[in-house]
Formats: sequence, structure tokens, C-alpha cells
Amino acid sequence: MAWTIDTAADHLLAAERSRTNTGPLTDEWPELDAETGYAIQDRLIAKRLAAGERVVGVKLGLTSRAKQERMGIDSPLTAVVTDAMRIPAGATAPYGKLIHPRVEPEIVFVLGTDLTGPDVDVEKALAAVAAVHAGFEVIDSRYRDFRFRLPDVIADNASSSYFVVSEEAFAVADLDLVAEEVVVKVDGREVDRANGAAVQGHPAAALALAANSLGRRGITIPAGSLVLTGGLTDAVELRPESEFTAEFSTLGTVAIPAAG
Ligand code: OOG
Ligand code: MG
Repeated sequence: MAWTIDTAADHLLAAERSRTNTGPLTDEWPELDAETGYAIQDRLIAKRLAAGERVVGVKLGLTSRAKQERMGIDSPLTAVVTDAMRIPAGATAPYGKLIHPRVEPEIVFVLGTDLTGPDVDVEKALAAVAAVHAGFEVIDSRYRDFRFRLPDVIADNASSSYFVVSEEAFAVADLDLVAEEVVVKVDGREVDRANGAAVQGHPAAALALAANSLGRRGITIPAGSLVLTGGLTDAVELRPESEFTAEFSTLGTVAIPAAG
């Protein structure tokens, strides 16, 4: 079968709804490039919006060395987050809807003003930030064994599934975002740690990267958007019988409790 932007978007949405994973698109569509990957991502999001979802922000993927090395891709990417992907702080993950979930700690920004690339630097990015939160992202690739190339993961909206954002908000001026540390624990035992420098040297550099790459596609990140700046550590397999916590040095703790 010859793939099109539309059939690829439908295929990924069907895989998500039916919880059946699939081979990477590039296995059958070797000339698929990043640009067409974004066209598939746009189509997939348009279909989600047509079904009633609302865009609430942007997520970055593969912004840290830990994530890039694990996934074998050294280029960051952007994707879209909707209201349907948000789970309330303190709730467990919707395991019945997930294929092979993993969880990763992220620093999350809320924008106070619009941000438009392509000339955004760290300083401009920080000036647009109204609040900073601790986040935990649940990723769930539609591709078997999380095996994909860059255009595949762009098309699959960067493995988006769910995310949690802490309730408490902090001002940029009250934080050292580069030094901000996170410890990831499973059932109270540390499995990984990193600090804000892990994402592009500075979480606001990740925000600038998102604004600039979206800006090159003519897209502004509007005021009020959430921006998930990317996993600080490698992602950890998410299991219903365990409790997962990301304990940030200043931003506080986000947790995904055991199910049931
Ligand atoms: C791609 C999603 C990456 C992040 O924060 O790096 C991502 C993946 O690892 O499946 O969300
Ligand atoms: Mg992520």
C-alpha cells in the first residue's frame, strides 16, 4: 500500500485507539522526511481536534543526551499537547489505554505572552515565561519496541500519551533552572537523576528551540500555552503495581501512584 499523509495519520490514531503497536512508517516509506513527518503530525492533531480535543501547548522531544542516546536520534523535535492528554496531579495513569508506557521527568513552562521564532534566544524565551512547574510525561510510542527514525517519531507526535503538571507554580526569578535537580524514584528507590542543564544546557534554550522551529513553520506559541521541555533523564518503564515519583529540588514532587 502506498502511504499518504492522511492514511499515515489514520494508521497512527488507529494504533493508539486499539492499543496495537506497528512497524515504523519508514520501513515501508523510506523517503519519508522530517517535513512530511510534521505534515502527518499536523493531520493527526487536526483529527484529534475534530473529535473534540483542544490544544493546550507544545512538547519537545529528544532535548537531552540521555533521551537522544537511548532512542538513537540526536535531533530534537516538537509536538502538540491537548487537554485530553492531561491527567490530574495525584491520579494514576490510565493503564487500560496504554501500549508500553514509560515516564520521564520534565520542567514545564506556562507562557505569559506569545512567543514567535525564529529569533528567540534564552533571554527572550525566559521573558515570555509566566510560571514554571514540575512535570511527569507518560510516553507511549505507537511503534513496536519504541523503534523509529526521526520522521516516524515526528509523525507519531513524539510518542505523546499523557502528562501530569504540579499544582504549585514558581516564578523564573525564584529559580536556578540550570541547577534545578530531579531525582526519579520507583517505589521510593532512586533510579535516575539529572538537572536542568540536561535539556539543551538550559530549559529555556529548549523553549527557544521550540519557538524557533515552530516559527520556521509559521507557528506562534500563544500566551497560556504549556511547554514540556523534554525528558531530563532516560524514561522509565511505567507499571501499574509501582509508584513513580519525580522529586525536584525546588519545584516540588510529581507522582504517579500505583493503580488500584
Ligand atoms: C520520543 C519522545 C521524546 C522527550 O521528552 O524526549 C520525549 C520517545 O522517546 O519515544 O517526549
Ligand atoms: Mg517527553
